Amino acid sequence: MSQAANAPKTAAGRAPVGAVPRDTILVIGGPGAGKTVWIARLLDALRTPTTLLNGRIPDGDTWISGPGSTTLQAEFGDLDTKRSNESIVAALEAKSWPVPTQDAVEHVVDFTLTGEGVRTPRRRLILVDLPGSALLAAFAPSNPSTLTIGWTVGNQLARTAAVVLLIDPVRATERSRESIDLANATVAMLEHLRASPEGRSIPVAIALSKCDRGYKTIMREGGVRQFAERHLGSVLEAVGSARVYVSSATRSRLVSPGYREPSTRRPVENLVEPMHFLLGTIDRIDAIRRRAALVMQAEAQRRGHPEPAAVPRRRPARIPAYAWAIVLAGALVLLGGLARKISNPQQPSGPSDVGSGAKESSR
Ligand SMILES: Nc1nc2c(ncn2[C@@H]2O[C@H](COP(=O)(O)OP(=O)(O)O)[C@@H](O)[C@H]2O)c(=O)[nH]1
Ligand SMILES: [Mg+2]
Repeated sequence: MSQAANAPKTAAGRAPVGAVPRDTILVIGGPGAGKTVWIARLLDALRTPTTLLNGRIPDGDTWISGPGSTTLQAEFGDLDTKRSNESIVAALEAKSWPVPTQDAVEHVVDFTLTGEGVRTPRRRLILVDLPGSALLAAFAPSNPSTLTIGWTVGNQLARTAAVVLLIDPVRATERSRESIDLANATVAMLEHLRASPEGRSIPVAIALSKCDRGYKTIMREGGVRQFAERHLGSVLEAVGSARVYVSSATRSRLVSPGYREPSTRRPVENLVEPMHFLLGTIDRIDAIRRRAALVMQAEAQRRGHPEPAAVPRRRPARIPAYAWAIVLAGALVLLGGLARKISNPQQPSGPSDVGSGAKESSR
């Protein structure tokens, strides 16, 4: 793609404060949670610019873009990313599911986010499709020492700018040995991430996946908030704050007993919205980091020890209170179009707070 060729050569081109640039979005979740399909359908949807109003894709014909609207688009950053994702989308269109992936796959993506207040409209990020097995290997309860985290996962965590956690709500209610182990490993990973110097500023989006099928399960628990409190308690406690989305990357149709085939006729639900939330947060945090770096530089100069402009080493930057409020065990639940369509009329149509959660407040 010609535009991709104009993109910055490496995501590391503009190093933020810290030892390594945070240029990675980790997509995590158990085997079969829907990560691979989710990424492919998201990137496919974002080939066309999508306009959002206050973080949501407005439905209805009456809405016109204006103040408060932002537009998001994505381009494949390299040929491997383009090929692998296009072939998954083509397979889905031909009614077959992708072959399960065993290894972590890194997708290079150039995101363009435009709108009021966006400081870095174009941003190259690596979307890492991290299999549950990698999480288990690194954070199995039998091996809790963070010193033994494999280099690959350790490196990915050090570079993480944002996290998408995919959870299949049907599996989450099953409480099998496997799903408990995976939940524990996920919690250990998130705690590790949060404990790093900049870890508390990393936004986390939880996507309840395959909700074309799982929505009934969520409703049976009394709604998204109750579902999250009952089944995601330890995860929410580990992250402190997250947004929870009810998402669906495809539909599926039962064609023979026990076999469903994909159907891509309907658009994705709540895939673009979480990515928009994460990118907006990365943009704000980046600005905060840059300001902190400038303040440190000025301070150092005032004391007669000029520091290099790029990467102050010894003293990590103090990042002010996060632009997005951290609320212990609170989650901002976003009910998207899917939820509204299936739910009863008194279901809230906009974002609703869980706990004493607050929306992002500052710039
Ligand atoms: N109904 C439905 N099924 C899905 C969806 N996404 C994935 N699946 C199913 O879940 C399986 C695993 O998806 P995949 O993306 O490979 O999961 P991963 O292991 O997390 O990468 C697929 O083979 C499909 O059967 C979805 O949006 N809706
Ligand atoms: Mg996969």
